[in-house]
Amino acid sequence: MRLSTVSRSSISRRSPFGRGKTVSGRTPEAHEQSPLGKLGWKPFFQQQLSLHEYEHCEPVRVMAVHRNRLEVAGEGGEKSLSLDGVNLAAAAELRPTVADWLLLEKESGGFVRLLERSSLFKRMAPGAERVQLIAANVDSVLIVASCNQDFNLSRIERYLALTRAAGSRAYLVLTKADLCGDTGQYLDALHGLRDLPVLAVNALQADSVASLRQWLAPGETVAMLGSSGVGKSSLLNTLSGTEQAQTAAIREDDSKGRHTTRQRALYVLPGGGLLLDSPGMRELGLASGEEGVAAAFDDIDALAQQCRFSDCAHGAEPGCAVQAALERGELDERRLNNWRKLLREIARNQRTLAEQRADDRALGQFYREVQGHARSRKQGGD
Ligand SMILES: Nc1nc2c(ncn2[C@@H]2O[C@H](COP(=O)(O)OP(=O)(O)OP(=O)(O)O)[C@@H](O)[C@H]2O)c(=O)[nH]1
Ligand SMILES: [Mg+2]
Ligand SMILES: [Zn+2]
Repeated sequence: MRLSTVSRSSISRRSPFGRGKTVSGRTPEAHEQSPLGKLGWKPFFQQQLSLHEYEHCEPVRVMAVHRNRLEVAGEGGEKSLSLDGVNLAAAAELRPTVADWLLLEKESGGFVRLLERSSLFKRMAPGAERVQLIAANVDSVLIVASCNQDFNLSRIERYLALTRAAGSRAYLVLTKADLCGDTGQYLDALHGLRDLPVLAVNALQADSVASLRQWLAPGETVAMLGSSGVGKSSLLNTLSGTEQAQTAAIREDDSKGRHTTRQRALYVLPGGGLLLDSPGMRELGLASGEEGVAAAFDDIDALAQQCRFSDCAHGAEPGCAVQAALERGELDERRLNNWRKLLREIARNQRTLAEQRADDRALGQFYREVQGHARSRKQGGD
């Protein structure tokens, strides 16, 4: 079922080598069909290579991350890359994550470096005071939600804020349209998210998911975000035409999933496009990205700029445009509360991460002092 579409320009294919003929005389389309083009290689990555790297290194894409091993794919096909003995950056954000591009030495196959990312998805690691990477170099995101009692508008807004913060395009897929008598109530609930293109589908049926291909152009990397059981792996399987990933029935009483997918992994679809399947995340704490919240709640952001006081907290202040919109029934109180909640969460997590960094620095300083002390004692001979 096709409910709304994006304009052609917003999903137009971007050639990895720019417009027109390339130096070699081949058309951009031919390049897009090259093994690297199919894996999402673009000029943004190409231009990061030095002449030496261009000759002596090969780029590979991270398809999956395991504890001590990466599954990578490149011009020579797929291979497993051991991380034992590899000198990776200490900072979590500089370690390879799914969909990253790496340079390997052609001769030895050794790790050279991680290429700069075009986008980065991260969250607060559940139960820990640190950031966890979700994926890199994602062009667009399919936010996946089901037409059942697990449908949650505030959660969709959270995914949208995360996607906007990463600078990626967002689309919404409503699955299980075949199981619900009327998708109307879900579409009505989405009226506040005017700029979010929506398609309602039966994820198990090829004809039904075919409409999603407009968001999966060749060479484009598309991640799926959604709770466990919404049908992310089902979408992957139906779009692939094969059982790439395991799926499992949801619980009957509350429509919740069983956390079937355990690993994030990137798959090349037969018709072009790369799809990233991930486990349904129980918690998706926003580590940063106030601008992502502002973009996902642009209606509230615009109202807030009309308040009489520039530091208006949108409570009982006179001349508050946000409260006025609420009273006129033009703004949903749930949406306003979610906006406040996400901004508070980012502020809190930013404080936590800043304190963590300060603690790390203090600890580093302490170790350096202890080591310096030990060395001077040794030199002193006592
Ligand atoms: N009828 C119907 N069933 C669906 C649809 N989408 C998914 N399902 C079923 O819902 C259940 C969960 O689907 P999965 O694809 O495993 O869900 P998931 O999002 O990958 O879940 P996790 O891996 O746990 O995050 C499976 O039994 C699917 O067959 C749909 O559109 N219609
Ligand atoms: Mg799954
Ligand atoms: Zn105000």
